[in-house]
Amino acid sequence: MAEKQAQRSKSKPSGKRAEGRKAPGDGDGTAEAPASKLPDEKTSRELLETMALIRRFEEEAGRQYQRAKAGGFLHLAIGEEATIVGTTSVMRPDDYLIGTYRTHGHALARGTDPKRVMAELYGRIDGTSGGRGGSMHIFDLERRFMGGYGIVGGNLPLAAGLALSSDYRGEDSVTVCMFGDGASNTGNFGETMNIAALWSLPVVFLVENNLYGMGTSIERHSAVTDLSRKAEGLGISGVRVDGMDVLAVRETVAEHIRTAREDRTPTLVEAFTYRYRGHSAADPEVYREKEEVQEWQRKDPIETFARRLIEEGTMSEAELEEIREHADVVVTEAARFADESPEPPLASLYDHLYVVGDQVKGWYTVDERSPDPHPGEQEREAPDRAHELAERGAAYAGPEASRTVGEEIGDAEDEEEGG
Ligand SMILES: Cc1ncc(C[n+]2csc(CCOP(=O)(O)OP(=O)(O)O)c2C)c(N)n1
Ligand SMILES: [Mg+2]
Repeated sequence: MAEKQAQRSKSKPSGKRAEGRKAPGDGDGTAEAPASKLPDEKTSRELLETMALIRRFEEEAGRQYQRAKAGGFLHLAIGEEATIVGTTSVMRPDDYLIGTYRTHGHALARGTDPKRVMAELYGRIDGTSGGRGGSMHIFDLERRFMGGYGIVGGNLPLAAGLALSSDYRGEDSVTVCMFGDGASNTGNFGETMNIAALWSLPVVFLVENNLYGMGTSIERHSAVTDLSRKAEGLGISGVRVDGMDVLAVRETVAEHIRTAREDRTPTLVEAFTYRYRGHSAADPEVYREKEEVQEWQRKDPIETFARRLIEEGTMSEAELEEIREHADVVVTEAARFADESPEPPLASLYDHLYVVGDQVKGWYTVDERSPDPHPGEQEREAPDRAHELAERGAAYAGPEASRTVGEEIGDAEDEEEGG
């Protein structure tokens, strides 16, 4: 530990605060940052392709949700693609990424098959979590995308645990933990920052500051609105970056990953970004003006980057069109695949769950629908009973109805209970 402490002071990321353009809500008037140099042609193209794929995927996910093909909750990150892709593009395959409930794009950017992500949204067997998690619980161990969490701030301590495991096993993998501005108000935020700094954990915290936690603007939910400074008192320094600029995010995060990997110094990056859609599919958006959304859309991260590639001769209009068409083909195929993937069999209802048996008495040992205390696996031996219960549930829910915006899953109040 002493050795690690000594390392900590060696080289922190340059004190320079990577200032983005002034964002609404950013009271300290950041200066326009000079444009970063384009990376090589292949990398530039990949950045654009991944952002275009995420955008198209999420548009389709929204559409399929309205058709009731995708169930549960759905949180889209349309508008936030540069923050996601800029970050993942500088991670190594053996680095860990952990996010929130707004992470379809994070999984895609890590290389998870879009078919499997879509199948998860549809609750189908080929989904990344076997159809049991849905939109908020995408997971891909192979690519070290460690989820998908519905509890705001719940992923922060887990990130510290992942980073600790790297240390413990003597690996130089780094954990990148992405979370929202709202999550910076949770107790988990402070506790995790403290332990990460104290134990010099190899982790980069990246706050996706989209200026709102559900319908509450940052000025109304956080006493400190410069989130890059919010963990300073706990031993974690931070910087701000323009989260709509894929290259700026890439450069900043690369530097912070290097610091975590080589110097074992955890840091915080605050990326200014914006979600064009509501908090979730059931959001009447009474808390912001249309003009504000339009203002951010004019700085669209994909459009801006594509224009630059064309202007600097890296790509032609025809190639840009090809990228869009390719994303369309991949996503259409993903939706078809998800639709054809089977539902998990009813008899597997209790797989991967456990019910505490005789060892611990309590209400939670009882499945209310078949009132004896029993381990869940026993349901498998009673398929008729399980079937009957499922039929009753389906009859109670009524026939499948097509959803329309605003009325699909109740109102915004219901949403409070979800992710
Ligand atoms: C511990 C906890 N409290 C409240 C909620 C309800 N909730 C879901 S999302 C959300 C807002 C979080 O905002 P932010 O962290 O900024 O992330 P964003 O949705 O903007 O990506 C809240 C309060 C929850 N899921 N978990
Ligand atoms: Mg937010």
